[in-house]
Amino acid sequence: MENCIFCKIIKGEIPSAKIYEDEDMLIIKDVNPQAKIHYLLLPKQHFANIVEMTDAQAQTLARCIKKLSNMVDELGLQDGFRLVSNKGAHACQSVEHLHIHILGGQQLDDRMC
Ligand code: DGP
Repeated sequence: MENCIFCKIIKGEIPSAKIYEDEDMLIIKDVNPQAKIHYLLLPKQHFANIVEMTDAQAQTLARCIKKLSNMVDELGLQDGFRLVSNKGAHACQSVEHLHIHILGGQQLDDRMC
């Protein structure tokens, strides 16, 4: 989608620290980490949040999370992690392209606790 910063990252128009990519998703490092490990899982298809997602998009998202569960060791998350998705400005969503925060390691900030 035009003017969506995460769509631009997915298309390679804006650089990012890419951790993993396949046909469904991109995993990148968050520019403003809130934990020792802070990645963002970005579904490639644009939708704003889980409320706007279609059934097909929900199936893709579930597939992405299942793939993530198979990459725990290579992502350095073997000691545990949290998945967070903010919906709406009151929940601190600042980018209107659904994304899952992947938080692992020692917390740097208790904002999301
Ligand atoms: P949220 O507040 O839930 O919408 O989280 C948006 C996150 O996206 C926030 O933690 C910072 C991150 N972010 C914003 N712009 C960029 C960017 O250009 N590159 C990367 N890697 N992360 C970004």
